[in-house]
Amino acid sequence: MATRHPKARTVALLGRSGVGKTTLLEATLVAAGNLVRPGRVEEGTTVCGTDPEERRHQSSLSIAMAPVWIGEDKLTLLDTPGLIDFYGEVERALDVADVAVLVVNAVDTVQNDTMVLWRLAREAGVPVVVFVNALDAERANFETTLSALEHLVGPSLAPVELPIGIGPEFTGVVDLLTNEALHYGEGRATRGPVPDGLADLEQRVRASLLEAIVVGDDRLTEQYLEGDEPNLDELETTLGHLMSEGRIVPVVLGSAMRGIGVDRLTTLLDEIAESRPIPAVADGEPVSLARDPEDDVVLRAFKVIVDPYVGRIVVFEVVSGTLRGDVVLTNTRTQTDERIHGMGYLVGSKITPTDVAVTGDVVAVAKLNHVLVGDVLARRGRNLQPVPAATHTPAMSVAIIGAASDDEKIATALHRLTEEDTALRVRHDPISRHLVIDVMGEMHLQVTLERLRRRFNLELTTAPPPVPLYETILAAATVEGRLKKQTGGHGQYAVVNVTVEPLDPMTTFEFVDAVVGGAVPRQYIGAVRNGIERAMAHGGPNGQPVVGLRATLFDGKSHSVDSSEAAFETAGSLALRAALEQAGCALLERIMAVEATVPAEYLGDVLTDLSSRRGRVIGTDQSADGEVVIVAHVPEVELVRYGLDLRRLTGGRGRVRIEAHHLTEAPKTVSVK
Ligand SMILES: Nc1nc2c(ncn2[C@@H]2O[C@H](COP(=O)(O)OP(=O)(O)OP(=O)(O)O)[C@@H](O)[C@H]2O)c(=O)[nH]1
Ligand SMILES: [Mg+2]
Repeated sequence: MATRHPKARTVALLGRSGVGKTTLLEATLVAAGNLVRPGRVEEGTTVCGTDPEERRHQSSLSIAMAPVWIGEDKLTLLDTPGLIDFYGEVERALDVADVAVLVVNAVDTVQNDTMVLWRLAREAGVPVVVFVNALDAERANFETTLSALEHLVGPSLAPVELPIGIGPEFTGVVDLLTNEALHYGEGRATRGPVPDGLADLEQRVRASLLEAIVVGDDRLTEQYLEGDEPNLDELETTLGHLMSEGRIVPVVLGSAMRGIGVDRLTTLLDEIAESRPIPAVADGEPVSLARDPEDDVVLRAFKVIVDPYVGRIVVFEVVSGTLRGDVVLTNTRTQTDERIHGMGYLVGSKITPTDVAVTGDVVAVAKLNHVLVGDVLARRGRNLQPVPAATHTPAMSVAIIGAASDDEKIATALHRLTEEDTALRVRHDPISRHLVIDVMGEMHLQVTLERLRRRFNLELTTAPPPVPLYETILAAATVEGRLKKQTGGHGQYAVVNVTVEPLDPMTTFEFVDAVVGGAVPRQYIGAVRNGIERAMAHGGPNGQPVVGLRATLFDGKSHSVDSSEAAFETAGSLALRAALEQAGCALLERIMAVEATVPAEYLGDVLTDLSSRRGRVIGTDQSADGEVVIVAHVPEVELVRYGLDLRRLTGGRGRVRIEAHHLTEAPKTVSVK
């Protein structure tokens, strides 16, 4: 008989900021006996809220985690940020989660952020359980919350519990699966019969739950129709299948603050959460990797932490196989071998060493300096790549204003941060020569600057990034570039004859070598080309980079002693400048193709806003879920904070992809700043 492998599942807690995810994780640890007394977010004493920036903002800012054991089984709970600027972390959690718990709050029910999170979970193919929290709060309302959820989720929503009392009188839950009441006192549940006042309602809701479950299995349906009720095991197994297929979204409830219903959440997850196969690419073909404990070890990195004491820690999920002690695995991205000795699991910011990690487990490994989030480690020769993680368009970009001499230090620090924070991007703007960072919003920017200050002692200021304009030549010109210098010993001598003509500006540059008879010696042709390109990058009469031209080098002169590469490069630059002056230049702006996806009710506002940005709408298209996809062409200068503005216009639900489309003459109102 095959051995029973202990189950290990990963559970992502999702929900808008303040619904109580960090508090719920804390309460779960207490209920499971892993923690004596719950810490409080306000006091910065929770297991998953120890990061200094998180304490300051009293909000989770990156994935934090802790395991909960149920018998031999283990659930790794991932606490995620609820603030929209940090949904990149939510996406990383969804990459590895077997199931997501969408936490909503019974006071303010379902809001825009909840809708975004629901969509992210579904796009990631992660089954969802809803946890209605804070039923103990003064203004909690279960019915309103349930109908808002029905509106969001649709008919697959299935409550598996009912509250006993509400607000300050909330004392427990009725478990519809077991047909029992769970009364909570001192944080412990005592099971008992369903209270009389709830019996009728319970019978009705329970009947519709059972009907929704038995349809998932022909045998159960038949049995149920014959008046024979399936047993608890059968119900839970079928519920698990239906949930995995997205056909049922179970709703459970409680109070994280008072420890009500949280133990039932984890025992239910342990019973019903199935392991989710992981999409990957093997030998170029998309595959679905089953979580097979008997297979080779495959690890996938989903978080990097740089700890001031331990150093760099990479957190992996064990996709398949069983990981023990000292092994060498290959990073399938870089093909380099990585030695794993010593691992542990994370409990908030602490690591507890462990010798073994089973399929589905989450482990932290120190001293892997080259493994990045998303990397896959497997036995050498296994050609396995992860499916690239979803990438989103940053909401805003800012230029870093810093002393030029510090640039390298700043760049290094920022690159370090990007290893931990995959939503942060750093680039060097070749025109302004600034470092530019792309972030998910004002809060993300603020936290990034705080992290740079605390961890790298860097005090940085930022400014809106310069948006480049471009220049192009207006007509063809045939010119000569001549360098002739006689200074002491060696002189410098180079003459080039060049015809410059306009091209489509999106074709940045073409160079044609039409020299015959060695008028410009072979070895100097490349230098002429470089000289022209250098002058183009340096800018035209308005100081903006020059694009869209073809340069044909057709003649020239050289000197056997005084000619050099440097001389021909300079002659090339001089020729270009002469041509621009002779033919004249036009100022161009870049037009971006904007693809915005927004809920239909915001369509009007979004279109009005686009036209105020000189946007031209190319088309609109109805997509699934009552959303509209708008495609428009908009000048780049009008889009500086568009990601952020669109979010504001749509209650956080709109999203956008922006790509360069073409260049066109800038109107007189647009000028070089
Ligand atoms: N009354 C009541 N308050 C709760 C409950 N759960 C959490 N809270 C309070 O709600 C506030 C926010 O809780 P957190 O756990 O930080 O919320 P979060 O979802 O982690 O928020 P972010 O990290 O910002 O996404 C805290 O003051 C908690 O004490 C609950 O069940 N009942
Ligand atoms: Mg939190």
